[in-house]
This record gives sequence, C-alpha cells and structure tokens, in this order.
Amino acid sequence: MTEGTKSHYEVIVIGAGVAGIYQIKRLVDLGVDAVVLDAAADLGGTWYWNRYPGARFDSESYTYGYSFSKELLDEWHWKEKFSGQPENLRYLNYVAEKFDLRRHMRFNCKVEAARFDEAQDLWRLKLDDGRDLSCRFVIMAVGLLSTPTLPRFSGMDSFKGRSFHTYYWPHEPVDMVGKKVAVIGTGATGIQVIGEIADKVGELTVFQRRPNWSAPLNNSPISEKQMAEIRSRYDEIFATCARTPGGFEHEPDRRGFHEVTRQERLALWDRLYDEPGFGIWLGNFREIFMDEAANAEFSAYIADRIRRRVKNPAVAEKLIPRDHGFGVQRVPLETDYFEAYNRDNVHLVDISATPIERITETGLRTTARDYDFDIIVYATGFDAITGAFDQIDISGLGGEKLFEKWKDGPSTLLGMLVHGFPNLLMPTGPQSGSASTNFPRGIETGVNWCTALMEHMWDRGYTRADATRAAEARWTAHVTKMYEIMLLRKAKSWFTGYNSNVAGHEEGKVRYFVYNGGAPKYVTTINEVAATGYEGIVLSSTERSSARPLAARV
Ligand code: NA7
Repeated sequence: MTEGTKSHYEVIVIGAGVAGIYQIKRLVDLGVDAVVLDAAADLGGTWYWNRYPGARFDSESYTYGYSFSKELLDEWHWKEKFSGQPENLRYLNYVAEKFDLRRHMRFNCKVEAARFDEAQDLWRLKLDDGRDLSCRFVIMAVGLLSTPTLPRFSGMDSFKGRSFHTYYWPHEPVDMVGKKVAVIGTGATGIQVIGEIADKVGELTVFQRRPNWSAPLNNSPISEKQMAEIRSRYDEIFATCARTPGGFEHEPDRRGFHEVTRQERLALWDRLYDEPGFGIWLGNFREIFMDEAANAEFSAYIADRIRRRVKNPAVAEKLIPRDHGFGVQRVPLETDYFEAYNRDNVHLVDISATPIERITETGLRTTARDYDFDIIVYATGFDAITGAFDQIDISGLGGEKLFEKWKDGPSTLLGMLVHGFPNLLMPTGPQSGSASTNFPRGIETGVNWCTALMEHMWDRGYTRADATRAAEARWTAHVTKMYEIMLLRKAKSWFTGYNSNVAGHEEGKVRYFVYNGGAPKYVTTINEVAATGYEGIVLSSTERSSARPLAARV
C-alpha cells in the first residue's frame, strides 16, 4: 500500500504545531505507525499562521524551545531573548528536519468529522477532501488559540481596501508605508502589532473597546557568548521551569504582600517593571491574583507607569483599564506600545463611547463619524481552548457529540480524556495544566503522559481507554473550585471563555477552561494517576478487535 492510499494508522495526531511535532517525535521513536494531519499548507501551528508584524514570544526563548534533546539544545542559537515569529517558525522547521519528522506529516488535510466505532474500538475520520481514515488513537494537538474570530459588523465584505484577521496575516509582505491603517482590538496581539507598526505606517487609528493592562517586554539580542552560557545552564533552567507554577524562570515572591512595607513593595515593582518578560506578573506577590486590595494597589502602580509614559493625559486615562485589575486577564507584554500614542500619526478611538456601527466601502463608521482606511486589521482574538474542538464533528459512544457535551463548558479528566470519547487524547486539552503555563513546558508534560498511557495499553493488549463519568466529574469540580479564590473568575477574557463574537460566549457564564493549581501540582497529580495503573480510566479490549499486544509497533 502506498502512503497516498494508506487509510489506517495506529495513531493520528491532529495538528502539526509545537504539540503535534513533539507527539510525532515520541511515536516515531517508539516505532508506532502514526501520522500528523494539519489543515495548513505546512507545519508550525501558531507560528505558521500568526505572521503579523510584532508577533513574538512572551516566554524567554530558551524556556520555550523543546527540552527533550541535548543535541538540539546544543545546536540551536536563540538570537533574541523573546524571539519573533520568523525565527520561531525556522526553529520548528529545523526540529522537523533534524529528526526527519516531515515524512510523517500530511498538510492541507482538514479533519471534518471523527466518529468512534464501538465495535472495533477505532476512530473513523473524515477529511474535507472526502477521504476516510481510521486509527486506534486520535491525539488532539489542535492548539489553544487556533480558531480566530472576526467581529460581526455589517458591511465587512464591502470594504474595498485590504482587511485581515491577524491570524491570517498574508505570507507576502504587506506594504503599509504611507497607508491609513485601522487596528481593531487591544489584546496581546493588537498591542504587539500597534507597537511594531506605529512608526512605519502613514496614519494608525486604534479602535479600543476595553484597554488591557500591559507591561514592557524588555527584549534584547542574545550573543554567542550569552547563548553559550544559557546552554551550560539548560538543566538548571528546565528544573526551575518545572518547579514554578507557570513553567517559567519567574518565581512568585513568597513574602506576604501585607507583611512587607509599601516601600518594599515599590522596590520590587520598580525592579520587575524594568526586567524582561513576565516577572511583573508571575514574579509578583501571590496576593495580586486573589486579594482585591493587593490587586488594586498594584494596578494603581501600573496606572501611574502608564501616565508617565503617555504624554496626553486624556489618552493615558483611556489606556488604563477600569473594569478589571492587573493580571486577571492574560497580560500582554509590549514594546513601545504606550509611546506609540505620543506620535502625531497615531490616534486612539474609544469604541466603548462611540461604538463601530458598520464597515463601509472606504473604512468604517462609528456612532460619531466616518473613517477612511487602506487597511483594516482585525486583532479580535480567538474562540479559545474549545474552539478548535468545535470545528470537528466529534461523536463518541452512543453517537454523543462533543460539541453538545461541552456546550456550557468543557468537562474532562485531567484535561486529557473525556468520558464517552474513548482513545481521544488531549495532551493540552481544556482543564489541563498547559493553558496556564509556558505552553511548551505543558506540552511536553501532556505528550509524555498520553504516550505513556498508550504504551501501557499496547503492552497489555488493551484497545480502549475511557475516563469514568465519576472521575471526570471529580476533576471538573476540582478545576471549577480553584476558580473560587481567583480574581480572574470575574474578568471578561479568554481565560474564562468570554468572546463577544461567538454565540453563547458573549457574556457572563464562566467556562472553566484552565487548571489554576500550577504546573508542579498538576504534574504530581497526573503522575499519581499513572502510577496507580490509571485510576479513573477504564481500560478494556474488544474481542472483535484485531489488535494484539504490541501490534501497534511496526
Ligand atoms: P484577545 O486577548 O482576546 O483580544 C481581543 C481584542 O479584540 C480585545 O481587545 C477585544 O476587546 C477586541 N475585540 C474583540 N471583538 C471585538 C469587537 N467585535 N469589537 C471591538 N473590539 C473587539 O485576543 P489576542 O489575539 O489579542 O490574544 C489572544 C492570545 O494569543 C493572547 O492572550 C496570547 O496568549 C496569544 P474586549 O476586551 O473584548 O472588549
């Protein structure tokens, strides 16, 4: 059978991003018959798609790369402390070439439906080109932020200029010199774009519905000498990441917020504000996340920082969030973002005061006036975490639809299995540890755990793994409970499943997407489940199945 006509695999991995690449590496090393499918024309996931100006890591580059190969760590030179998209995509391509993984990947393959065949313990997949594939295990490496969402303005198709969502930024360079550009949205993406293009376009008008708290990235190049020093510390770096709640080098300040003086707090904040990366968020006092008074005091500190950087006081006030405190939404890190508003060619429009009414042929209309643009950039975010799952018509036992099951929010076991959907594994699923951590660190954890589960089954001849209803309910309740003490439960952000552009996600109802217990606790918990022989997961084999122990290995 040629590769082109092959229709059965032991494992099908959906998604060739950071998670899919590592998952296929693990499977290839084990000699398992596996393939990765991706709807894109090439590998890279997030770093394939997001080519907008300013797209870069907020993680220190050397904590974002894979940790599994010493040779890879020794070879790769991260050029910047927070590396940009082109380099990140080069890195992922380098990894795929180095380990010869491309031959296990199929592109332009969109999975439209997946149905569990109960008689055979197999998943049956339908691709958008009409092909049918089957496999024992489906690995959902579909990404947390991979379903972009556009606003629902009328007239969007009538615009005669160029317009795109940041996720679909064109592959060829977009000439913006001298152009009138609109950016709608001021999340992490909008903030990166605005800081990058402000001095390169003719006129830039930012349409802001709600400001976001953000702080300086403080990026810098990494010299050969510095990279050599980083390489010598890799063991220590990854050990630190494994120890910290967020999977970064940044560790929370363990002193009690209320036990230190105001002077001591200010000293910490002044230091963190000027340091690179997420220290200002994750190296802060833990009370910032849980205690209204502590959060308010710190938010006031950041507000003053904004006032010091933005010359026009009225503009500065518009850039300061009022509806939520610092750090309860995902904190964007910025480069020259606030300074952009000091430029004569940059204008801020508060669309909470004057909402956008429609897109016109020549630009857009707010309740106050018409604007003309050459380019409209929609930096309007994603149907986060469950969005990519909802794109596939997934049916489990008894024909139950995953979309229906998760209508009001996901329920999972450990973020990695779903009751009634056997052999559907999610190394970075909703309610797993990865959404709230430095993503690749969580990915390695999840992929290793899912791979160990499959190995356990192959070695013993099991053909089906299904989480019990009770274990799933316990985990979901545990994840839900942890929100009770977190201020983030009150925020309208993708952490809580809010998205004004997706029906049913507009307002109010919190979706318990994220495990907030921190990476170390998560890793301990999932390792304990594995050590007990997978308590909470029913392992079985079907007599009618053709599977035998080790049949998966080719
Ligand atoms: P985010 O953080 O969800 O931000 C989306 C932004 O777009 C946010 O400012 C929204 O305002 C705004 N938005 C969304 N829809 C509209 C409409 N209809 N009208 C006006 N403004 C709108 O997405 P990002 O892409 O920036 O970041 C996502 C993650 O990617 C990020 O956290 C990183 O982890 C990587 P709102 O706040 O809803 O009022």
